[in-house]
This record gives sequence, C-alpha cells and structure tokens, in this order.
Amino acid sequence: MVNIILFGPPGSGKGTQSANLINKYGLIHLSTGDLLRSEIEAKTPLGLEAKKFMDQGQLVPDEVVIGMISSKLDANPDARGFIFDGFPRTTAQAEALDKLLALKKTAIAAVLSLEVPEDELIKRLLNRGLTSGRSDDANEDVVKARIVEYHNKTAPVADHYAKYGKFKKIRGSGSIEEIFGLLSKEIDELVS
Ligand code: B4P
Repeated sequence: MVNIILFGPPGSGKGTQSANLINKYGLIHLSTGDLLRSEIEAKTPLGLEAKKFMDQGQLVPDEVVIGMISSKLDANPDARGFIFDGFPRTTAQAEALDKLLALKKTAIAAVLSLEVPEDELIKRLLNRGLTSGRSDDANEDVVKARIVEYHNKTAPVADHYAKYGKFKKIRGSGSIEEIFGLLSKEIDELVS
C-alpha cells in the first residue's frame, strides 16, 4: 500500500495534480475540500456547520474532518493506497491520520509539498473564483485569510513529517504537465 500526502497552501495545485495522479497510479483520492463541498451541496448538518468556517476562509474543526477521513478509510479496505489532498491540515489531524493508518498496518510513504509564491496563489484562487462559484475563492480578503490559516495551523504539519524524513518540497509553479512530471518521478520511486 502506498499512501501519499499532497501538501501545500491553498491554490498550490493539490486538487489539480491529484486528479491526474490517481489515474496513473490507481490510488484513491481523498480530498477533504471535495468531501466538505459535497456535504454543503447536500445541505447535511455537517455541511451547514462546515460552510460557516469555509466562507470565512477558516479551517473546519478537526473532529469533523478526521471523522470523514476515518469513514472513507473504512469504506475502502482493498485500496492500493491513498492520495490525501488537503488533509492533514493541522498537527492534530496528522497525529490522528498516523493512528488510523497504523490500525490498518500501514503508514504515510511521503509528503510532497507544492511550493508556489504567494502572489501566484492569490492570482490563481481569484481567477478560479470568477467561474467556480466557490464562496471561499470569491474575494481577496477570504483568500488571504486562508493563506494566514495555512501559515498558522497547516505549516507545522511539515515539521511533523520532516521528523520522520518523509517531507519533500516540489516546485509547484510551471505548467500543470511539468509539475505532474516532478511528482511522478517521486512516486515512481515509492511504487517500484
Ligand atoms: P481545498 O478544497 O483543499 O482547496 P485549496 O487548498 O483551495 O486548493 P488546491 O491546492 O487543491 O488547489 P487547486 O488544485 O484546486 O480547501 C478548501 C477549504 O476547505 C479550506 O479553506 C477549509 O476551509 C476547508 N478544508 C479542507 N480540508 C480541510 C481540513 N483537512 N481541515 C479543515 N478544513 C479543511 O488549484 C487552484 C487553482 O489553481 C485552480 O483554478 C487551478 O486550475 C489552478 N492551477 C493549478 N495548478 C496550476 C498551475 N500549475 N499553473 C497555473 N494554475 C494552476
């Protein structure tokens, strides 16, 4: 089983690259952002609660996202591995994920972190906001709040995995194909 975390700030391309990587490697894509947006669309109690945080550019409480990931892991007992996209976003989430995987006698193989300059992140997100209908991409204040949340709460997750020698920075600016090539090179070594 090969489990990879695609890491990086909002707009760094985690979702974009995951979509291509799952096809190439036959892994299961677990995006907490996508899971939360489905709950919002279905107007479930979880979705209505999550929306309050997402609309402000804040992270959704840990117990909500950890619960979602735990059910998805249980629902896919025969998976060849997972690509975690947008999860873990706090150290508490990282610790919970490590425990959930240990129960399944597996672990994170690598954390690949997409590095993109901040001005480019803002440009990409506002640009997506023109067409996506995503409330959290819609205005510059919310986009900037998401980047602040990333620095305060998510960046420490890098240290958590660096301690185990699992953390690797990957250039995240350039064409989508170019970055896909850089990520594939890393994953090829893990699956060979
Ligand atoms: P996410 O859905 O995870 O979204 P993201 O961080 O904005 O985007 P990503 O990095 O995947 O960027 P993408 O490929 O789409 O999170 C949304 C919100 O959900 C969070 O703010 C939070 O509130 C909540 N949430 C999610 N997970 C959570 C958790 N674990 N705990 C708590 N809360 C959680 O790319 C962005 C844009 O850039 C796209 O338009 C794309 O086309 C473009 N792009 C991509 N690569 C490019 C490239 N190489 N060149 C030019 N443009 C590119």
